Amino acid sequence: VQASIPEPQREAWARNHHKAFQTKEDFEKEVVRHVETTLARSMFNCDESAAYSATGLAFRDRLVTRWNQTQQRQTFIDSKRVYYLSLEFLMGRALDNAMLNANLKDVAKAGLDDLGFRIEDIIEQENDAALGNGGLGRLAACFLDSLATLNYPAWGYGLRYRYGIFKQEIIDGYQVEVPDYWLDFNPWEFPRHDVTVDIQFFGHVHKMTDKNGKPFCHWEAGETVQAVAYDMPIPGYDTPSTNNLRLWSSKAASGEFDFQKFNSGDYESSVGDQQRAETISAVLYPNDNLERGKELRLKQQYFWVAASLYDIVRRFKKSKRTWKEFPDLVAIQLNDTHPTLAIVELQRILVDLERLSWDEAWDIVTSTFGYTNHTVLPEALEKWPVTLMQNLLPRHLQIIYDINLFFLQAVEKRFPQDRDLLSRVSIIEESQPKMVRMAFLAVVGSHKVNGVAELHSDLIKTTIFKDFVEIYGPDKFTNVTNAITPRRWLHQANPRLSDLIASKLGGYDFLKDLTQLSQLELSLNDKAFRKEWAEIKYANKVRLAKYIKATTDVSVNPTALFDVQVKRIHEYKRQQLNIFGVIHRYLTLKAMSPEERKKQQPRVSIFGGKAAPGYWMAKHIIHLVNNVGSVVNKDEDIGDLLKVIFLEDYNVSKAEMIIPASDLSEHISTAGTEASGTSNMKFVLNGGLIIGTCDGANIEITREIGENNIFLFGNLAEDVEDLRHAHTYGSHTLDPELLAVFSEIQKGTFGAPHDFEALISAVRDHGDYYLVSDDFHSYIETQALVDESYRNQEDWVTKTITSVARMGFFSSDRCINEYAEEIWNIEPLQVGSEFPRLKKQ
Ligand code: GPQ
Repeated sequence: VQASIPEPQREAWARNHHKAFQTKEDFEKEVVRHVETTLARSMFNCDESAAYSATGLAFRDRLVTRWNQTQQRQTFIDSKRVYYLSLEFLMGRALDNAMLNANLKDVAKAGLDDLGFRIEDIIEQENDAALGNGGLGRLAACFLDSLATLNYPAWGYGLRYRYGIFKQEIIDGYQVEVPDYWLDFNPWEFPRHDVTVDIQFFGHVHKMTDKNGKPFCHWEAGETVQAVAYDMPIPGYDTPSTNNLRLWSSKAASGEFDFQKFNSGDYESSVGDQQRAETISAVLYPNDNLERGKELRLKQQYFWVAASLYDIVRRFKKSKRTWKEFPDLVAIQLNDTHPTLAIVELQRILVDLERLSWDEAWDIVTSTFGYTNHTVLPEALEKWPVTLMQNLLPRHLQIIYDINLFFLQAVEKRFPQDRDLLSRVSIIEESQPKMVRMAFLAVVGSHKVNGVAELHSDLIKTTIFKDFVEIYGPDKFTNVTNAITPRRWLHQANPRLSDLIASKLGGYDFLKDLTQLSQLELSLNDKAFRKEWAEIKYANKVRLAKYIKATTDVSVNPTALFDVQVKRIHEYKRQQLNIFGVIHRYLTLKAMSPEERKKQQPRVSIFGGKAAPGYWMAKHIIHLVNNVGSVVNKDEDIGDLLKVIFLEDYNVSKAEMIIPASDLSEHISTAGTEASGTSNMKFVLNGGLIIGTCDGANIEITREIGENNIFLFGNLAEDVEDLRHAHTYGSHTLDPELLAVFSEIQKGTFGAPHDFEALISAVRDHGDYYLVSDDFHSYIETQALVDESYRNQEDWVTKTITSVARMGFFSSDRCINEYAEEIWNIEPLQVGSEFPRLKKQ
């Protein structure tokens, strides 16, 4: 219970309540104070790094005040909260975002200028918070921004990895991974050494009877690790609402450091215990769309889920409501299957610890959870060996078996005699070894299951969850099409474009209601507007060209068409199709006469993205891109007609620079494989066009912006299965132009052909699972169409303005409102900026 301040002291508290700075002068005071006291630096020894830290601390202070008010208000009102459980939050940098969301960037700029710093340089000092792999983690970050902006009571829960996603270096064309130790000094986090939870692993389960003679299970664990909370304030845009992202860090439980061992000289093994505990939250697993079933990963999952649930239950108990009311105060969203153990853990808390009946508990559990699926790729669907689960979480495995038993009994009742159905939907796969199917457990334990784009949501209903649609009916399954926050991905990444739009729309309200962009179509014939629009794109390209020169030493012409594919490297995303297309273009140009060449559209092909460290094919693709670049970029016949660039270490802050500089971006996954994609939306919102397949959200982008404004190509999802079947069982003839590309690679034009044989043989000898050859011709033809369209700059500008005007649907605010209404049943809660109300006793 929130302690009330007694009447006599209230005035003193209110009088001294921390007032956030508003003016340049007050901001400067705060910065200098932090430099001199918090950082213990002399003002004569303040470098950019210290200036960044002090600026961050000044903004953090104002966020924390608002964070307290927001939490106070939510607790006072007893409002329902949503908890977003995600193993990844790809936040990027916080300072620029905090300044813009508070509408104080101009104040900070002027203040830093007075103190002798350029705000851009200060912003650049910050390390990205890179606690994620790609789209799934970045989506979680966009959702947090929208939740706060829309004043929803919401918390994120995740892990405080000591090492985020590795940093990528390119050495001799190969990816080299470097650890990302990002916590050196992080002004955005708030350690809560008083908020700790002991988490248990291993051990045994005992059947006991309580004093009323009722049986219950007692889990006597074999290992205890402590979870410590670290909070990051999440500011909303243009609202005092500040939500919380709580990340758990692991350390040895207080009793675990063995003084006995320590004193008797067994120093190493006592330190070993310590290190084993800290290992749990040490590293982010660097796989995207792949699960490898490592014990430490399962430990991470349970550690994070158990700490979060303990916290949520503790908060709920303060409300003094009955357990039945739990789902009236708590909604929990599972970001993919990684947090599925939360279902089991809540059931365990309710049955074993709170002693509710199984059915009462299960009602509460299933009303609380929602599950978002992010992929249909079989290699990404989580399964855990029963033996591993038995060892690490013996009580949880029993509960999973019980959940499965009751579920299968209900299925059997409705579909008698269908043994096949039972084995297909069983949460336990009867394989060697037996496996727990986490996606099925998530479906059974949630009240709603959603996919992330229309095609994807349809696909899950007809493929991986087909039987569950039969069992539960179609209403349990729904679609919420992904989206992005326009604050970071327009206002922050492309301030000039945001300002231009604001000047046309009469202010920045469109950042909170993106559908207002539609009014831009009224300005399509405004010459000055169109000119400024084109100039902004050009300026962004000039900036990227400078960055390319500085990092790769290649000069690119900013008037060329910038063709960008930046995302995780994956065979299904088909960067190999792109680079084979580039080689085809190179060969075509080489075969031309100099006169003919002069008529061609110059291009810069820009790639970027990380390969999972153990993903050999993906690493070969990176190597090929780099080798093609080193041949093409110095070919004097070619000059500015074609440059091939691989940008090292693609991350959120680089995306903010690259995306606004693109004319064309590639979203060319094999149809039916990319659940949604979200960078496709970012590129279009920044005035770029797309070349893409009919996959994921590309389809809805087309619906919104019109098919004249997107370059679609390739086979459709509905035909993929037949094509794959034909490759394996029929005769498989490859595209002749693709074969010409292969021969050139095999001649050694791009380095030792041996290095790229695996890429070729995947297509030629192993069934071309990703349909690179099937789509090659269509891809090349469509790229030719792009060249032709780009030549007509007036038309191109019309297309880009029209597209931006029609992107209103893709704000994550729309997306979050859909979740709130259809899945979470939560309402916004306005937070005033007045002195916080104190709870009555
Ligand atoms: N996604 Cl399963 C990831 O980024 N990592 C994953 O492990 C899985 C999915 C992506 C998915 O590939 C994209 O198509 C989506 O746009 C994104 O999740 C967000 O839903």
